Amino acid sequence: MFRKGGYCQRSVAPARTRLGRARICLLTLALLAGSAGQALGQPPGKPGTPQLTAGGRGTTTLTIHWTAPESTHPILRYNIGYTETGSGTRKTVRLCTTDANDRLADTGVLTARNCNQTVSGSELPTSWTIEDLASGVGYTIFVRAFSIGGRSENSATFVTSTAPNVTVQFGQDTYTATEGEPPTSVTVTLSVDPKRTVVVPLTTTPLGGATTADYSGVPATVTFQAGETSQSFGITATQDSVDDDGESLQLGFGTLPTGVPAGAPAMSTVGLEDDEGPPTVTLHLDPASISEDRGVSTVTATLSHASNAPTTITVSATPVAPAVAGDFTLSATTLTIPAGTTTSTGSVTLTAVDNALAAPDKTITVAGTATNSQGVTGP
Ligand SMILES: [Ca+2]
Ligand SMILES: [Ca+2]
Ligand SMILES: [Ca+2]
Repeated sequence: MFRKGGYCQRSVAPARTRLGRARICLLTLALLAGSAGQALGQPPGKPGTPQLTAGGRGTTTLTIHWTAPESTHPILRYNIGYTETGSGTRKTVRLCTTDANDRLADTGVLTARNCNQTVSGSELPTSWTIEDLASGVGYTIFVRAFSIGGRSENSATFVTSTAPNVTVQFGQDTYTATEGEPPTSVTVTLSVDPKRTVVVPLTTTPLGGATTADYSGVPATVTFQAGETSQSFGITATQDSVDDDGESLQLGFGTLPTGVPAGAPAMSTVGLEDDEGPPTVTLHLDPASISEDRGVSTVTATLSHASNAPTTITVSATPVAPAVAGDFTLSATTLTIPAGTTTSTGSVTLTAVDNALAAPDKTITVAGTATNSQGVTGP
């Protein structure tokens, strides 16, 4: 059976019937080229000879790729077929453009039913997967390219693989790697001995605010040689000084080779455990002592270590008796320490209110309430 992308393919009639139709088709095409399809003075317009390669050789499938250069006329149809070595049984699929259907139908000789697969516009495929083949058997594949100026064909023999299908999966659904601790071993397994070299591409997706700086040790690929069914690699959670709870890394498989489908689990999540506790906020006054005559002190805040969430500090100032609320003004009440930093932004100042009274030094208590989604202590 033939298969390609979303198309539903079917096998077609035996060789003898098919070859008879092909001869009629060729004669008709030659007449068309001389009458309506070819401008005066143009060369015949036969397509270039198809060049074939086998891109994927499963145990029961062959994926054939080909190129067939166009000449003066566009290619309207490909016939792709195969013969099992020594059997003589040929199966064929015809791929044609809508344009080919129209042109051939106009002649009254061939109709759309002569094309097993009709392709939109001029987009003819240049690869096809042949299914339900025998394992380890040679097949002669032929590709014929048709234009209104004639046809070209070529064939090549490819052998299906004898290697068994194997599934690939992770050893566990979840792993945990902790900052400051040795690497965590992650395992990838094959269901059975692959009996050939299998290269499995890995994908990595940081989650929960993690970046590629938060871990290391994931290889781009894992390679199994014949006889090997398990491979491991170590993932290290990067030791940093940031309070960054909740980060993780999702592992998956990239495009897997032919005959190596994904088993279960096909994805694994590696938790990246933080080893920092919540940071502590400290308030600062600069200067700590100000003159009553409009002296100004600037309020700032710092964190003991960075957090990957922002910290908001609501500042308040309270007079200590005999000071009273009228002895000072506070310019604003909010400071912010951005994620990943330890120093506040925003401007909060305390200004002394001048008066003409003789009085002893007074004290103002400045305090703050800090919030951070990752947790914070103080001030
Ligand atoms: Ca981290
Ligand atoms: Ca740390
Ligand atoms: Ca950390």
